[in-house]
Amino acid sequence: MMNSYRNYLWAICLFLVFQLPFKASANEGYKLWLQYAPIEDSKERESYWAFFSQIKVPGNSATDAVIRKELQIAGRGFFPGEDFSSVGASTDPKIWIGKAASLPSSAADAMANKLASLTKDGYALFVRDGRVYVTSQTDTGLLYGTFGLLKAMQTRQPLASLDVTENPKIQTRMLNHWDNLNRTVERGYAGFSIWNWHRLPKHIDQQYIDYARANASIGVNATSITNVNANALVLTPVYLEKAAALADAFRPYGIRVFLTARFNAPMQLDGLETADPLDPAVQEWWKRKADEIYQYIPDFGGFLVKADSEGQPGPHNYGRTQADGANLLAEALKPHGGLVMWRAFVYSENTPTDRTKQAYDEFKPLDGKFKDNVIVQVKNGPLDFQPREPFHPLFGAMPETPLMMEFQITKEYLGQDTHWVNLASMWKEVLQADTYANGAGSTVSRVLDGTLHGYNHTAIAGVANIGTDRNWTGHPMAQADWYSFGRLAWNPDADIQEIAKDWLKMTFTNNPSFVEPVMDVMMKSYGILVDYMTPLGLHHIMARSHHWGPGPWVTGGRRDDWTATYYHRASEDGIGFDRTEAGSNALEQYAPEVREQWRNLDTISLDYLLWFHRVAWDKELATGNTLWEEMAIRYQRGVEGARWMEQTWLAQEGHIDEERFEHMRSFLAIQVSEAEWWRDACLLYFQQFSRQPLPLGVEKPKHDLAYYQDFRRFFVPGI
Ligand code: GCW
Repeated sequence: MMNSYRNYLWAICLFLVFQLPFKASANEGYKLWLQYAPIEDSKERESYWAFFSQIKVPGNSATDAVIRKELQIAGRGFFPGEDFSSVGASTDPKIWIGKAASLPSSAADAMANKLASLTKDGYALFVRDGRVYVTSQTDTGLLYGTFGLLKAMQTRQPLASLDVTENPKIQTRMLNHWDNLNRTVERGYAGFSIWNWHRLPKHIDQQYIDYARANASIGVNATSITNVNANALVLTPVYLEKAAALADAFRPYGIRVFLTARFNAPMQLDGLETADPLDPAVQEWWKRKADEIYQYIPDFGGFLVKADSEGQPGPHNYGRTQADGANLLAEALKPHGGLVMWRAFVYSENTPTDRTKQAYDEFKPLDGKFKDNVIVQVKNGPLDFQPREPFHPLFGAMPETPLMMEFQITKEYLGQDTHWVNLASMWKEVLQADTYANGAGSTVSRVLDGTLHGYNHTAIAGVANIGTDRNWTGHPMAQADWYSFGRLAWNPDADIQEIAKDWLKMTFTNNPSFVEPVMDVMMKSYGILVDYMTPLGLHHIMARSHHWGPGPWVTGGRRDDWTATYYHRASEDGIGFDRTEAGSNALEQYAPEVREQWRNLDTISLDYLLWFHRVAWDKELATGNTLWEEMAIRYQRGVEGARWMEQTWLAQEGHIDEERFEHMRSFLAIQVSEAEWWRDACLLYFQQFSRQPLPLGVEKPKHDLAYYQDFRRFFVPGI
């Protein structure tokens, strides 16, 4: 009897032990980079425990409560089985997490300079008399510092020698959600919107909290929760109450809520006859609306606005300027301290100039005409988030008007949900581009951090890539894009290799035999994708409407500027868009030094060749290949790169949990076949004009051109 009972217990124990890794792995994608995996190595465990077992969090704010909660979650992860129910209450602390004003004088006096150097959201980690201090000037800074401490543990930095001072370079670091009130997400590929409007305001889903934790851990401090193609309903009481519930949930995490404002909301919601920004009744309407919103959300961030673009109403409808439009809203928000983020993505099929020139033409003359609580939000390039674009010419050209960056974290044009491409590499290229606005070294990052022109507001936005998918982002590696966005928003000059390394360690494992090769793939993935999609400066050659897959043949239809042929202009003479003086002269929008780099077709970087030049097929390039050969070779190189990524990943089997390993395996198979699809479809299409054979080493397409042109898919997500 006794024996069988013991056997029974053993069986249960064994069952539980075997269940553990599987149970754990099922959720690993959801935990993002906040895995807090058990510290396995006993020495490491001991040394971290010596500190972590005795923590004091003296404060009592809502953020302090959130800090204690995070320490509990992390502690339970790092040290399974230990009790963290009263974490933060140590009487003999080895870690002290408190604002500068609360530090014991021994530490505060010795570190006076360090403490004085901390700005609003900044934090410091240091060691004094064997005790680790996490400190800041503000609550939010303290939360960031706590995440800094936890990151140090996750990436296995020794605590005894911690010495970190971090201040964000950009004030507002925000996500832009293109989420509709019906929960679809424009250009979203990871399920539905995480905002469950129907259940709000009463139900605060755990996912909102985890969203706030993830954002706070990377310093994101603002979120615009609705689509820029805006629905005015979000400005009505029913929705304001819901938005306020989200704002309440995010507040302890230092995150402010913004809403998108539909320009003709006064007409749609209250039947005004006009939305003219100079009309006193319209001005009065927005003032009252702003007052109302602040009653719901006392720290409301402000409005993000898309106007006069792709069917959205705007000041053009009344013969007014973008400044008139932005100032109307700015005036209403001003008494409450709110900001207007006014998008520069303004273009029209009725304007005859090259689409890439239109934003500059429209905004540059308005420099200095915006109220001081307006920031103009500019996409990284002058067209539309293409795989590779030169930096937007407005950067450096608006010294009197704060400009903020808009990156697209969701990969509308870069393979959507199934391609692995490290977007930080692309962003870095833009951030480090030199505008020469005030001579050499006038990088885009210095425009954004305000140091170049002395902007009074600085901000950066990323169009969110998350949804209801179990792992938030669909592609496991797309989590890295969210993470890197936050890190680069905090410091646009940060080292992207360091960012990738931290992310891999926190998300998967510290094992260098995994981290090193996978990081190598991340660093090369962007170049590989550009090669198999849009080499040599090609752009806008994707399929119509859903934008998934190749479509260099897309032509005709309602708008010429939404076709591929408008941009590549392929014919038997050659290919490319001439944006030099002889063509649209978009080049003139850049500083003379930049023009000089790009105006000559023999010296321009091949990465931008066909963006700025029209080139004959048999033109010999610096590589020694003709244009046609170079194009084909790059497409082939991209496919081979994708295969190499796949092989490198397959070699990682066993290093991480099976679930994420398999997820990646199948996505990489898709990526390889889609890379081949891009190569074959584009080369067959352009070959009609080049009339030349594929060079040696370039694989023969699997099908004929008609096959690719007739290829149809239904219900592609994101529209
Ligand atoms: O990239 C394009 C997208 C649109 C988007 C628009 C924009 C929100 O195809 O879906 O609309 O840009 O940025 O406004």
